[in-house]
Amino acid sequence: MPRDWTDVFITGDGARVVAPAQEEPEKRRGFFRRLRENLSKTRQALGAEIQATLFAGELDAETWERLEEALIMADVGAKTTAEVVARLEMEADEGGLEGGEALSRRLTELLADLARPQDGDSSRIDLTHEPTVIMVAGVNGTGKTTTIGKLAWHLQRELGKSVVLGAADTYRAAAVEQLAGWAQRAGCEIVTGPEGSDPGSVAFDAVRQGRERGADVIVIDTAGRLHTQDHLMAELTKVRRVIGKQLEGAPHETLLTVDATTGQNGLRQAKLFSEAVPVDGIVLTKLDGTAKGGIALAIAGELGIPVKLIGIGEALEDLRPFDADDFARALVAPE
Ligand SMILES: Nc1nc2c(ncn2[C@@H]2O[C@H](COP(=O)(O)OP(=O)(O)O)[C@@H](O)[C@H]2O)c(=O)[nH]1
Ligand SMILES: [Mg+2]
Repeated sequence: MPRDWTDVFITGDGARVVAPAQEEPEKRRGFFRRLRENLSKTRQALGAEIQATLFAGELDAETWERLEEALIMADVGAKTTAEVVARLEMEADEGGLEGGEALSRRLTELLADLARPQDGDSSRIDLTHEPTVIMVAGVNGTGKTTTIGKLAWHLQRELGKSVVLGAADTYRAAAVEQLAGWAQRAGCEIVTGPEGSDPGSVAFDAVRQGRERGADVIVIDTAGRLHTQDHLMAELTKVRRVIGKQLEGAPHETLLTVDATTGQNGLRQAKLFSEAVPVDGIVLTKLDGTAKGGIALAIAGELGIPVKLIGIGEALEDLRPFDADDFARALVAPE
């Protein structure tokens, strides 16, 4: 069953849901179709190879090697790939899997199992704080600002939450303008500071003003590049601390954007960030433009940080909850 917005977000009893929370089956099928389309580059690369390997008849060492290669090419990651293929090979040897169809079904299941968070609640985003503060971090260009715009739109539209954005990426005037553009499109308020002002003070103001205005959710944009990695991490730590001064316990959720087109490099970035600031969830962006969509499985399996949302385009609606089963199916299943 594909996840919808109410599966990802814990809204509590007071949620003012204005849009139907349950997506109708028809709509869900539509989303799955779009996910498949958006993952078509990865699926074509991976699917063709998988079909060629698993349907080849004779299953020998070469078959498994080719399957491993295909998964690694799709950036599923060495560790995850090795685990999955070893398991599949063992089950096939024991005679439990006959034929290409059974093999590809089982492969899909194994990939999904690895990508599914162990503890269901850790893959959700708790919006029951009053207000909830979400901080979004990530390297420049990975899609922070775009994601925040889409997120604000969905939170308001699907969950009836009022949202205030904080433009704490103050290093580039264009960054603030870009966020302001998204605020307008999403129909929410934004708090900005003068160009070059202290990111911490803008974040502080955004939380304060959000509280004064009775916002449900405050989303803070941050800088993604400074002179050095150390500067950046120190800055993010400071922004977090300042937010916590304005509202104890905040930020309640720190999301990290990872650009799927950067493959294993994205995985390394995610590791670096998560060592410096506590990252609660990954937003995997640009899945529509990559043949390396397997990175979602590598992140989930190797980083131990749940992928919570995926970006599959540049429009407002192109942000979706991540669903391990759907995702694995969209990657592996033949046309
Ligand atoms: N195709 C595609 N492009 C995206 C997606 N998310 C972001 N982008 C594009 O990536 C570029 C950088 O995004 P931006 O939000 O400015 O990144 P930031 O520097 O981290 O804030 C922009 O041109 C976005 O339109 C996505 O899911 N799919
Ligand atoms: Mg930005």
